[in-house]
Amino acid sequence: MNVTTRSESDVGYVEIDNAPVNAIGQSVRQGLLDAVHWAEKLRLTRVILSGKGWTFAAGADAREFDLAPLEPHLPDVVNAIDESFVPWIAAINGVALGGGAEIAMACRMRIIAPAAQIGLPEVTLGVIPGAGGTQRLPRLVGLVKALEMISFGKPIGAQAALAAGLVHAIEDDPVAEAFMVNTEELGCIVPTWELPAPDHDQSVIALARSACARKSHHQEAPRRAIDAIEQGLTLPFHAALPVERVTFLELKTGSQSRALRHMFFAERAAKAPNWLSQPAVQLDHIVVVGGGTMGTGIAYALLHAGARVTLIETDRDGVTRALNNLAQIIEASFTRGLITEAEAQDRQNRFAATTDYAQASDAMLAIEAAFESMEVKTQIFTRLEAFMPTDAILATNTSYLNIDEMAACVADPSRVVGLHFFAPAHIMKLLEIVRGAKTSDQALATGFDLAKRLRKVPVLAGVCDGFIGNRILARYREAADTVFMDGSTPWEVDEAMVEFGYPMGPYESQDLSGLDIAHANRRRQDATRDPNRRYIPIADRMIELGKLGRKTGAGWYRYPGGKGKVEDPIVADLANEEAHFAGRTRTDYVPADIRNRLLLAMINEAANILYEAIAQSARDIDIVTVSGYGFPRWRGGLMQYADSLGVQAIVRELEVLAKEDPIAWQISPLLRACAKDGSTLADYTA
Ligand code: 3H9
Repeated sequence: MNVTTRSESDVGYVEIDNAPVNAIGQSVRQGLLDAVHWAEKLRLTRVILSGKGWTFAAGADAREFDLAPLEPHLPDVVNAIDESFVPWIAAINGVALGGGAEIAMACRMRIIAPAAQIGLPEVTLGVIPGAGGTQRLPRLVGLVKALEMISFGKPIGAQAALAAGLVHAIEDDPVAEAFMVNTEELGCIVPTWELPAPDHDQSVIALARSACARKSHHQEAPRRAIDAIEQGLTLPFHAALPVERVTFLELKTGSQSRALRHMFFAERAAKAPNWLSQPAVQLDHIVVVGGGTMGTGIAYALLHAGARVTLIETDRDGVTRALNNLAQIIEASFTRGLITEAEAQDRQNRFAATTDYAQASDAMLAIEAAFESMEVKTQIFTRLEAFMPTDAILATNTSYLNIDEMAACVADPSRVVGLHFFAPAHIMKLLEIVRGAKTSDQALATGFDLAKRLRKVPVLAGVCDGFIGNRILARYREAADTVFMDGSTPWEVDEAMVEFGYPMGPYESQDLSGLDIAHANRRRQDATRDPNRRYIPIADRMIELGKLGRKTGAGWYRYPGGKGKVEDPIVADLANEEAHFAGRTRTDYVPADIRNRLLLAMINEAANILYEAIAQSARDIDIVTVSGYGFPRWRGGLMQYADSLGVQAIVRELEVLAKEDPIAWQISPLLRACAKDGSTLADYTA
């Protein structure tokens, strides 16, 4: 039984009991509908509805979305509660999301616990509320708030819910308070469905549509949610519900919802592998070496997760810089209302910056986030080894360097693991956990445990140049530079990728991070680069011109006055010049050509990464590309997108490109194998 009922004199208690998050599957829906009939039969004076455990209800069971809808349908259950002559009170003991919030809104009264949240996040799963949410929420909180909550999908806390009029009270024990509500008072509350809809204010709707076009213009669900809300403003309640339902059912089977659900479950499945034979090391005190942007970002993330952090720098200036960097992050978090003053102080109290490695003596984990140099990093490991316990874990945040080479400098290389954070480290969700040839299960388990503590999504990667994400990125940039040199411009390339769904194109994003990083990498790779592989020299010319990106006021674009980007004809000319020197005739690429080339290059590289077991699954690559590199989430990640195109079609396109340049477009054996046997990349396990 996923819904339990009991009555005490004339009060009914109904509890949703469907661990882990009280998702509303078929049995919950049936249980709730039965409870409506039960309460009516007993002629109870009220029903108090709560959820077992720490949630009220997390919404419809998204695992059922791939199946044909099973009766009873949620809108019918919600209507039955709203229209029952027995008034229901939602005792919102924990998060009430999606269908959970829709049930609560159908109750005559809502009492919420202080730490609970309520919201309609359906658009984040590519659908709209499908059980009356688009009709009941505007009736309860007004048009402006309802449009905001539904089209962005962000849940709100108890105080905001009270201020919006979505709940009647905040109480530590909502169930006990619901019992205390005066029966007469309860009887006077009008059922939600009978409340009048807000006025049809065209200007408010227009504002919501333009905000939605700015923030999520590729996504269908937010736009369709606004449509459903707008239609409900002029239709009777029961005529508006089927409009909402039809849209919900249509979106549920659409490609965007499938992709977003894929990402939702992929991120939840990203946990420590079940083959790890050793437990994680318990961490209280953690050392970070290097107080630049990355090091302090990591330090703040650790502080935020409750650890004590010592940051080690090389000299006093470094210490001062680290202290300033950290203070800035704390200040920004406080100003944005993410932490209280007391929490800000607490983070400061747990932080120390020093030049003294002896301060690491009781730490069981050190994360080095120093300059990308094998020499620098091995020196740091050697020093840490001298001061830290012999079984402490030594982690490197390197983005490219060979972890096995780094591990060779310590007596016990099994202690060494890669923990590759993404900047800004306290915000970005992705953590690549890199396994060296000798990395112990304990070091890996510690990495996964830390990711959980930091609420990051961990992905296991093997050792290669760039691991999963940066290796794909390198190929993406190479394909972009080739297109640029052979006939395009950086802004055409960027526009094509933004149109595909990236928040920004490869050139604008490189301007943000700085062209010098990729330059240092190219120099590092000079010795091992295949001499027969085509090399595009334009990025090197940019370095010669001192165009290093935003920080120098100019990169691929110019940034006059440090502000918005402007196309730079000098940069466009570099491609003409280089093509001329190389004796190449430039061609005109249409946006679809540009997009295809960049995406195919990434897919081919990602297939190799999977084939070489650098990544464990296509799903992991999807997580990396979405959470670390801006691949549009609503396309479900690079591999999910590749499977949606079909591997056979991809191979056919790559064969055409391979005629142009057989080395750059050498087709991955995995793609060939999948094309041959008709399997998908998602099917493949390394
Ligand atoms: C909807 O309601 C449509 C209706 O309007 C209309 C219907 C007609 N379904 O995230 P966690 C699982 S659409 C199925 O790790 P946390 C999750 O996979 C829905 N399963 O925990 C994981 O499983 P496992 C609108 C779900 O503490 C486990 O629960 N609702 C669902 O970090 C723990 O999850 C939403 O979009 C679900 N709906 O966060 C809310 N939700 O252990 C989506 C979770 O096997 N959920 N699971 O890996 C969330 O935002 C978070 O899960 C929540 C907990 C905040 C609840």
